[in-house]
Amino acid sequence: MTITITAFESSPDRGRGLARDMRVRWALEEVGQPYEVRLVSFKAMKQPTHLALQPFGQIPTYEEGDLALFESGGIVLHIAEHHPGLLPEDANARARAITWMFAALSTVEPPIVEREAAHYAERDEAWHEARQPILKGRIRDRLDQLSDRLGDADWLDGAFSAADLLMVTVLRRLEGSDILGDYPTLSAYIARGQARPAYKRAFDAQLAVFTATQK
Ligand code: GTB
Repeated sequence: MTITITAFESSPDRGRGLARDMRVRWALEEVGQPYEVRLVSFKAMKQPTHLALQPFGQIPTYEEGDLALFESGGIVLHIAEHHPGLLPEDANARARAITWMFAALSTVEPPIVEREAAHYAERDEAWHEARQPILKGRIRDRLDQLSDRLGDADWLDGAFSAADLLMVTVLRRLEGSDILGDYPTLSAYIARGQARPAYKRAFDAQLAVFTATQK
């Protein structure tokens, strides 16, 4: 059955693979599932056709036969549950990996997104600079804890899993900030994720979308 996902027609990240379709592309590449991409404009995302798939008017979505999903975490979990390679077989290890998926999206990602959102929505406000230590401090708290837990390990809990895939994409959102440089353990972790052939294929595919718009 054909898998179709949605992605930005014109990604604001200019092909850096920071939008959330990257997670879904990477997961599909890891499990060797071919997929098609429907590119959507910001305007189309808010129209009824797309809202029927994604009630919040966002990308990514995932369609496979009569199944339609939204939320990148839910989509990656679905892929991981239906194809070998992204979740351990052992029940306890699988539960731990799923726990780490939630940790990536509900514990580590929110302070990162909050700082980004503040940049876009509040950067001209007089109090924006004063808020930076608070916003950065919340991120650093999580990174300190994550870095301590990762220690010398390659991945979060044993073999590479969907949890690492999500965590790496979450941490990548700090690229270019003055924060990540203080976390060599996490920088090396991100690099390990980026070195995976499936990551590279996914990255190249989303970059090709941006490159095509530049011609
Ligand atoms: N919780 C949802 C999920 O995980 O699927 C969140 C989906 C989401 O935030 N989608 C964003 C979107 O569609 C794109 S990924 N935004 C359009 C809108 O809300 O109108 C977020 C994103 C966008 C751009 C960059 N960037 O340019 O660097 C990075 C991340």
